Amino acid sequence: MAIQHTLSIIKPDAVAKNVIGDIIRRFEENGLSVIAARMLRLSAEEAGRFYAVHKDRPFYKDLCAYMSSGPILAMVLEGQNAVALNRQLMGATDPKQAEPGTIRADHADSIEANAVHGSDSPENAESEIAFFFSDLDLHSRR
Ligand code: IDP
Ligand code: MG
Repeated sequence: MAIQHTLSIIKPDAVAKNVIGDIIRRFEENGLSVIAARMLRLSAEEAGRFYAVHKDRPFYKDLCAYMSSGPILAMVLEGQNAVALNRQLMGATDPKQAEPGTIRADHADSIEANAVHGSDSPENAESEIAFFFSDLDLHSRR
């Protein structure tokens, strides 16, 4: 398994609940390192660009409003198999389907306000990381 980078976002609901530390602890305890981090608030237009792949889905407008409703913490995680490992730690999109002990099982409010984002492939990780960070922002531990 190769060392990978992936984009993680702690979404507005989880930032508002003050569980940033709990979420990062889970990453670190499972072998992922935070190599870049930035708190920001997206505009609805920026959220729309980030989630452009979902533009034809019925929930797109609500999703953009929710993702721009408060600050988020965007991070780059580094580690063995980081893309799939992060998805495993996150749990299923719908917290009702998420495995017990996952971030979404423990912190998500709904299928929309589900605490975290994680890239779903190495290719998407690369473009999602570039949405928030430049190469100079990444501090690899390799
Ligand atoms: P993922 O975050 O697990 O990769 P995606 O299918 O890529 O899930 O959806 C992106 C985000 O859109 C979800 O994390 C969630 O916030 C929202 N979303 C997905 N499906 C629904 C839905 O059926 N209703 C409302 N919001 C949804
Ligand atoms: Mg997705």
